Formats: sequence, structure tokens, C-alpha cells
Amino acid sequence: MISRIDLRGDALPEGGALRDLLPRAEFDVEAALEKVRPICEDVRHRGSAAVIEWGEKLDGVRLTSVRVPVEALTDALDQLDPAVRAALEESIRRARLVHREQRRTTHTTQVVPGGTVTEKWVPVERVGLYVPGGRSVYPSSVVMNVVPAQEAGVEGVAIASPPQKEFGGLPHPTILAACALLGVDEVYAAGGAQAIAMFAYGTEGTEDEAGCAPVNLVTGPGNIYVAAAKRLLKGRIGIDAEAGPTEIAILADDTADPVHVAADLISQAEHDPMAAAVLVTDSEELAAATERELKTQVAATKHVDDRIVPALAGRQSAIVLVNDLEDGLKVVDAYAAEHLEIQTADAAARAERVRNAGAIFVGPWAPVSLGDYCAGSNHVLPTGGCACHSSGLSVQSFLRGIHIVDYTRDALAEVTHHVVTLAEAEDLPAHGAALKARFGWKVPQQ
Ligand code: HSO
Ligand code: ZN
Repeated sequence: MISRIDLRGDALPEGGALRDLLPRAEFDVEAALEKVRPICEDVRHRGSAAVIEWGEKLDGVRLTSVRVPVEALTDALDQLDPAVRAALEESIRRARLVHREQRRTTHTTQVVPGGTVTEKWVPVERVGLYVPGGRSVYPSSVVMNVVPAQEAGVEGVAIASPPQKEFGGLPHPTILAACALLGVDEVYAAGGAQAIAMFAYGTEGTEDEAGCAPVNLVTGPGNIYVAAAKRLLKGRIGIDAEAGPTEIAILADDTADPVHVAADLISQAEHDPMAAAVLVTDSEELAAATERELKTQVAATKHVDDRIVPALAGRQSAIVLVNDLEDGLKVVDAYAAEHLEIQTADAAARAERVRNAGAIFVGPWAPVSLGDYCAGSNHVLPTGGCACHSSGLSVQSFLRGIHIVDYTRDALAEVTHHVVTLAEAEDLPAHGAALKARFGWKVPQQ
């Protein structure tokens, strides 16, 4: 069901060579670009009419209006199962606790007497949050996108989620209820590349409905077409990372419980046939016990043939055997997992040493599923190895730091000779002249 990669014996290779030995599926966004280009162009020129037509073609639903009426949101909340409502409320409460503390404060540095640089944090004005439909209807992702945006102080939050045939062309009712719980009332029944293009270009209003004003930033996971549209429109809009299939890596030794290890690997394999589940261990016994457990537990779960078995059996998943936990650390750092669990003796100390991961889950009582819903952490995290250069969604994703430069005459005079020298070294004398012009076209004496 899951293959083994044996890295025991010789010394591990470094860097890229080590990464090449580790399992990872291809997520070829480039190939999807040509498919989404005409969709984005069409939405750019024809607005809502194009969003509706592509929705009909690709989602199989003909809408009369892309904008979801506010009554549909309140109805969905009224009809929401009270247990789901309570769970979502707890998820929101915990996420707010964590994200509120990520707010940045304005800071002024006195560089020299009379010369200051202030960094002021300003929220993005308007964001579009994409929430997938289809195989993955995740109200929890509404929480994970909306909470940091709101805590950052973003004023305009719009959400798009694909229209669902069985719900009369509206997005899934639990998604609508989550929007209502979070106080978001600007929701669109739009999916795929057409939703991203609608956010980027905006759509004109018609007699029947208000259009969607263009946004500055689009965040949220989606399928490969959503990722391709984000890549195509990046620049016009800001984007978060291009989300690929979910990944879990577990670094474990012989103190780990194979029942937990197998359950956690399966939990993320459940997302997608392309999802990745990787166990890195120095224990032959744990590897064998996990293999046995996987067989038993997979047989007793849902989504077996369409997702879990192909995910575990795919080339993106494996049990990686290493000489010792030091090598294990090198392997998980090279892999840079979206989610990394540490199930070893001294898990906290080992977690401290990890450099590359989207989020780290420490010890036996912090499974990834906790983080998916109710830890307070964010579950929109970098995939595909991007954790070596990017972070998950946070308040910071929705802020811009603006430098405010304020110098007095004396403070400028004191540094002019350096500016003029550097400008000349770069053959840009007009740069230096902009300073000299303020001092009778001369460099002030030191
Ligand atoms: N594990 C997914 C998020 C999620 N899980 C949503 C359940 N619902 C990617 O981090
Ligand atoms: Zn998950």
C-alpha cells in the first residue's frame, strides 16, 4: 500500500540531491495555464455574463445571478446543525486568539538625530477569498482565510465558491453559514479560473445585480486551474502561495504509537488522490507496525478507493528509513512538508531544530487534524516544498509595511556626501544633484 525508501547505510547526500531522493508528485501548473488563459480573458471582457457561462460549462449549473443574496446566507445559518455551529464558533474563537497577536505595530527608528524611518502597517483594502467546492467543501477554510484578513483590519472581504447543482446554484450551505457566522455578506457563486478572474478584473453591475469590484489580493486554496489563474493574474493582484495537494510528514522513533502514526497519515491522504503521506523513521519496527496498521485502518475508513489508497500508494508517499534521528531531521528539512508531526522522545527539543515546515505538530497530542480545525493555528500552509521560502496564511499576508522617511535639513546635509558618492559610482549623477540642489548645488561641508 505504501512504498519504502531506504536511506540507511551511506551518508546522506546534501541539499538538492537529498530532495531528489524523496517522494513528491508533480503539480504542473504550467500545463494548466493555456486552459485558463481564454477563461480569464473572457471574464475580463464580458464580466458576469462570462462568469455565468463558464460556470454552466464547467460546474454544470446555470445561474441567474453570481452574487449570493444575503437572505441565502442568513437562511443557511438558521438551518445549520447546532453542533456544527458550535464547532465552527470554537474554531473561530481560537483562530482569533492566535491571529490577533500577529498584528504589527508601527515602529519608528531614529537613524540619526533628526532622521527617522517609520514602518507603518496598512491592511490591503480589498481581498477576494477563494473557497473550493466539489470534492472539498471546507467551511474550516472560510475560517482560516477570513479570520487573518479581519484581524489585519481588511475592510472589503469578498468570498467566491463554486455553484453547486444540488443547492440550486448556490455555494454549499455550510460554506454560506460559515460566511454568515464570520460576518461576511459579499459572497459569489463562482468557481475555478473564472472566479479568480472576476476578482482580478472586477465585473460590471447590471440591472439585475451588483457587479464585483476588483480586489487587490486573492487568497485561498483551489484546484490546479485556480492555481494557474492565480499565477496568470499575479501582479495585477497579489496572491498567497499556489496551494498544491495536502502533505503530511511524520518524524517518528520507536516511542511513537503506530496506531496514531497510521491514523495521521490516513487523515491527510483522505483529502485527495494526490495527497502525500510520508513517514520518516529510524525504527524498522515502527515502519513494519505502521504498514500493518495502515492496512487495518484503511479498510475501516471512507474515501478508500478514490482517495486514500491512490494517495498512499502514489509516488508522492513513502516510508523513509534513516540511520538515526539526526538523518531524519535532515530528511524532513529537505522535504519541507506542509505539515510536520514530530513523534519522538524529546519531541519539543527536536521540533526546535526543524528549519523547513509549514506547521509543526509536537508530540502525541497534537495531530494535524487538530490544526486543520481547532488548534488556533492556520491551515492554509505552503505545499510542494515551498515551506523552505514561504509561510502559511497569517495577519501579515494581509498587511503592507510602508516606510515613512522623515529627515531634517541638518540630517540630510550630514549624509549628502555619501549619497553623492554612491550616485556617481552608479553613474547616476542626477540622483546626487537632487541633494546638491537643496544646498546651493554644493555638497555641504562635513
Ligand atoms: N489539511 C488541509 C486543510 C483541511 N483539512 C480542511 C480539513 N479541512 C490543508 O492544510
Ligand atoms: Zn486536512
